[in-house]
Amino acid sequence: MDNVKKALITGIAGQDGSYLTELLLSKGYEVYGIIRWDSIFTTQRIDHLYQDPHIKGTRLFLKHGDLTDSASIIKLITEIKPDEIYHLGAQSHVRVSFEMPEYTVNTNALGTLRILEAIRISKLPIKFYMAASSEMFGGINSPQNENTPFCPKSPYACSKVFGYDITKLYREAYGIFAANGIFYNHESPRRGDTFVTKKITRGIARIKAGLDKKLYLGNLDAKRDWGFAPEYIEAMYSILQQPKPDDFVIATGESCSVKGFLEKAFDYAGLGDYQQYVEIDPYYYRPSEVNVLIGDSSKAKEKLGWKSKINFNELAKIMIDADFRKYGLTPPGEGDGILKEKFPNRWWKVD
Ligand code: NAP
Ligand code: F7E
Repeated sequence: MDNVKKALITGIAGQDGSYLTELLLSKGYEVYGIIRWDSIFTTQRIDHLYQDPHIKGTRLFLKHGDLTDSASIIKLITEIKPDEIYHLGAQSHVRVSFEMPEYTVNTNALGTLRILEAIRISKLPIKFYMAASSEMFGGINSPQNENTPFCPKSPYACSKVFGYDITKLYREAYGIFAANGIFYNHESPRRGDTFVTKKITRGIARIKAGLDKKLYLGNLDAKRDWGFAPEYIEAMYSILQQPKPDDFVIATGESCSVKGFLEKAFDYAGLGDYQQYVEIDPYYYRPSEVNVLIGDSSKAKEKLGWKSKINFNELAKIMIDADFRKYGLTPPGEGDGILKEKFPNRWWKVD
């Protein structure tokens, strides 16, 4: 059918890519996703959505490509001719970016440029979404909004500042519908296992299941504005449906320390004082740390009608319920209740 919208997603197998795929399929889109070749399957987060492309009516297609490889990007964009591109692919781990700065910048900064150049050369009227990050602010002035100056404190943050700026430049110089979502930390049961919230909820489930005795962490004093990923995906979609391309801060407006998240999570799981289980390993410290991030999403509230519903306390409960299930434990259940109450018309699968 000609009137079916086509979306291309980079980073489709990541946390956000998997939720976005569910949202777009629920809206009738044909979804194309770029995956990196690997010797094993790395598509666990979207396996529940995948159908053999030989089956009639399939609307999800996975294609091999890499953000460091211009030819694969140009080929996919010119062949698929998408209406919208959601650029979520990245080396997204801040501490890893200190270990692999060149790879991080190549993938995140130049990867963004490669896509924008492919759009420009194609002359197709493609809308482009760039996954920018609160890390670009470096936490100097809190709360931050769309007018706060950037002060990146990691190779990851520097790479995202370039991605943000080049997106804005292609909008202004070439009239491309290119928009930045400046997203604060957003988490879910599908969050990568080495990000701190998931490391904590997974660690708690493993301790409960008798698989681990201790959980090793870094800086517990850092504060982050933690939200629930599916809500952020709705904002992402909405940003590309606006009449004009624009940049938006997406955040809850509340901040909590890693220690605060630990306290809530251990208490909810019935393990009591986290200090019995948590040890500090300086390996997890960063050469330069962002101490506090709090976002001001007033513009998103006014223009997109977007406001978060889930706070960090509820987030911890949702994630612990899911990790308990994953390790064969009976979840406390409050997290599942929150999901039912706040999202009666969920478009994503509960993990
Ligand atoms: P994620 O789970 O780490 O997913 C990143 C995806 O990018 C993965 O699917 C990964 O592929 C893919 N990727 C990495 N290097 C690639 C390359 N060279 N070529 C092609 N694909 C590559 O990240 P996320 O949490 O979903 O975040 C989505 C985007 O939002 C990222 O750009 C991130 O930097 C940004 N962001 C995230 C947050 C957050 O709190 N989650 C906040 C602000 C901004 P594999 O599946 O093969 O590993
Ligand atoms: O760290 C501290 C750590 O790695 C959060 C990415 O999605 O959000 C994410 O970046 C805080 C930091 O997320 C451990 O030092 C303590 O202060 O979960 P994280 P992040 O660095 O904020 C932004 C918005 C993005 O754009 C990124 O893509 O927690 N922390 N102990 C630890 N962090 C980790 N990972 N592991 C620890 O053991």
